[in-house]
Amino acid sequence: MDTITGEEAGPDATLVPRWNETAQSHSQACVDPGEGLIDSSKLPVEEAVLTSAPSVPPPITRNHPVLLQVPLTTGTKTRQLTSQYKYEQWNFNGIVPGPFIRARVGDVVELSLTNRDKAGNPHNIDCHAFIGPGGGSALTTAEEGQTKTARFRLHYPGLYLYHCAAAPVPVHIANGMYGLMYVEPATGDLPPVDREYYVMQSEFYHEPPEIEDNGKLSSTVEFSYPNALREEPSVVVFNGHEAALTRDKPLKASVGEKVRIFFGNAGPNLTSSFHVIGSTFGKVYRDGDVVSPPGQFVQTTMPYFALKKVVWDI
Ligand SMILES: [Cu+2]
Repeated sequence: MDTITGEEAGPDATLVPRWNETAQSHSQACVDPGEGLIDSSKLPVEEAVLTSAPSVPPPITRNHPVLLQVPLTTGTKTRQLTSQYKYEQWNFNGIVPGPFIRARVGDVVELSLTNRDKAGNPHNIDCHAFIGPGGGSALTTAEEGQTKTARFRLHYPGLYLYHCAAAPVPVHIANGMYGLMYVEPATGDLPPVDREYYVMQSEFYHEPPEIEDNGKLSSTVEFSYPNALREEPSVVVFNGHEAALTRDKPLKASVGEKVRIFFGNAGPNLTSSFHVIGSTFGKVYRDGDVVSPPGQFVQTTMPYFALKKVVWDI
């Protein structure tokens, strides 16, 4: 396997322009506007807990930053998208949506992206929590068989979307390459709740099934570029496929328990009007902003375009 380290890929990816001069002479260092120069290689190393939807990693109990290792692998998998059709999804770590990543302000994420897509497509990570060219995509673009590793310091708290930003970007997103990262505030996380869940809305665009040699309609459908350009999805789903929440992994809670939902809309095109039938959200942290006071007793909020996210407490 061809492995490219962060040093080869470029200088530390946490650079912001005004710190450029200092950081260029310290390629393994991170710069923090409040704390001066921090050597990320001296931070304690921790492997991130990565979960598949609807599970969320447990809250972080430490009160110090770490070098948080996040290994991601790209690939493809044909799965049952709807009750009718199978579809080849492009994924991170074999799942759509990709794993939920939980971190803390001040952590340095050491992201390793290994491309195991046998179709030969390049892939990368554009994480909205990262500051730098392409949200990290400039450093993490991996060709088939490559691993790219880069470090990113987390400056701001909130709920962030990550996605593949290899060209054509909407195609990589429409095929399933997205997930959520939650960056806890360094000053203390949201109030504890009984259960936390991860829900991602997205849409898929496919052609009609083709007729096979035996004269029957194929049970597998393929991506439709024309439908995607017209923004006419074939199906809109929560957590990657039909019935993910109603049949496969429903969100369970007992009467009286407090539930938090980390909600993302990966799109790539449609809006969302997520709400719970028969209840009201006690608090809504709009746009993934967990620092400002939340809205209270909200029935429906509208991440009105794609790539939005909210945190809900029911
Ligand atoms: Cu990709």
